[in-house]
Amino acid sequence: MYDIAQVRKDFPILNRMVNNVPLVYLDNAATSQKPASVIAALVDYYEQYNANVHRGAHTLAMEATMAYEEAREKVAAFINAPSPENIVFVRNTTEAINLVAHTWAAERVGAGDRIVTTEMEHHSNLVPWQHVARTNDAELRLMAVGPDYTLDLSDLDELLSPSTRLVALTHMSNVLGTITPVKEITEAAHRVGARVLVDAAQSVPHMPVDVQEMGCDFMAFSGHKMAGPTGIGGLYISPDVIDEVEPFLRGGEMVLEVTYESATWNRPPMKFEAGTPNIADAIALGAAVDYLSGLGMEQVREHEIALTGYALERFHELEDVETYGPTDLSVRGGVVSFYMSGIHPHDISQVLDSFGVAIRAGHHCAMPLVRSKLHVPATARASFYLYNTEQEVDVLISALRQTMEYFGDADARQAR
Ligand code: 7TS
Repeated sequence: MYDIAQVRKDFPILNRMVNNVPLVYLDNAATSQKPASVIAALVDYYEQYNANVHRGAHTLAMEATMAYEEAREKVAAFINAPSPENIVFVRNTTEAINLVAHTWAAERVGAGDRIVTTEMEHHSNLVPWQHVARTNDAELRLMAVGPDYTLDLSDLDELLSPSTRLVALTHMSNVLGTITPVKEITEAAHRVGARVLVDAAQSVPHMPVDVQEMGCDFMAFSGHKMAGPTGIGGLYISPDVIDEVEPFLRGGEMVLEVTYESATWNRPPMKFEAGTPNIADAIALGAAVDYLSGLGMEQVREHEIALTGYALERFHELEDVETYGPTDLSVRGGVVSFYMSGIHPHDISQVLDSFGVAIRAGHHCAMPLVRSKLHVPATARASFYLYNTEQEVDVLISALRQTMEYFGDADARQAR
């Protein structure tokens, strides 16, 4: 039984008042809140065993090294990576994707080759590939978003030509909530010899993710969206491809032997972690993984499916509000982007803040999708996590009703 009241007690920030009313935090796709155990892990590291890793023989250095590597083991187990050496600690999803773009892709995607991505990507999984395509004279092609807001796979066979080197796609859209059929696409990509990178920034925090089952070659995710701290994330590199990846940054820690003329590389994952890493936040990410595993990712996913279903029902009671994303909850995460005719999403967000409700407004770093697929300049977006409740959805809907009253009916708003 998922005890939501108990779960909420684990997050100190949820006791906060905003504008004299209780905080209703619905901006989880941007970043999630942190349980006390994660905050305690940070304090414990700095108060008890702050030291650099992989170099000292003193007690603190050994404790720090052990905790840092233990965190890597926890993260590996959480996504079912074959070994901790397949997990590289990075700052966030953006850095993970750029690592692959600047190393593997820079070398392996040649003139006339093809990179395939989708129309529903966050800028993090689009702009780096635009750069690789431009600098290497390669072609960038897009899988389309269909009218039901899922990926249109009808031209997948045509897109996956023998010259396709990489398919880079999101596992869950941060605007639509769409969960993509990554396994099916990976199998098809591998049949033509292409590698697959999965942007799992929105899936790893919210549902069970198994990299071996998925079969992908690279997977990127951020700690701060999964109850962990900012400044830490992960890049999974599969055993099939890891030897094809050159170091991204060069310097200390990532080398084995250095002469004045040259150097040889340490084994993965150290090969990819030059310099002093983000020790404290990696350890606290381990605590976040412990927390999520304790709840059970199946339970988290079930909770969010139920909450999203409830939210969509309540949204449909509102007139003049358009919501975006699949209606089938089995292929949708806890993200509801919406548009109220005649009210700019930034105004909605500001009025909601006076009710204590935190949502995001804008293009959500997916400008091409919002502009040319949803045909609006921006959307407002409520995004849920494991501590959100139906009662909070009720507060949101009631605040939206009052927002609409404040701005007048649709005709009056349009006339403005
Ligand atoms: N990919 C997806 C699908 C995302 O949703 C985000 C962040 C990123 C990549 C980048 O993650 P970062 O940790 O490197 O910044 N998405 C959002 C969002 O929807 N609102 O704020 C950040």
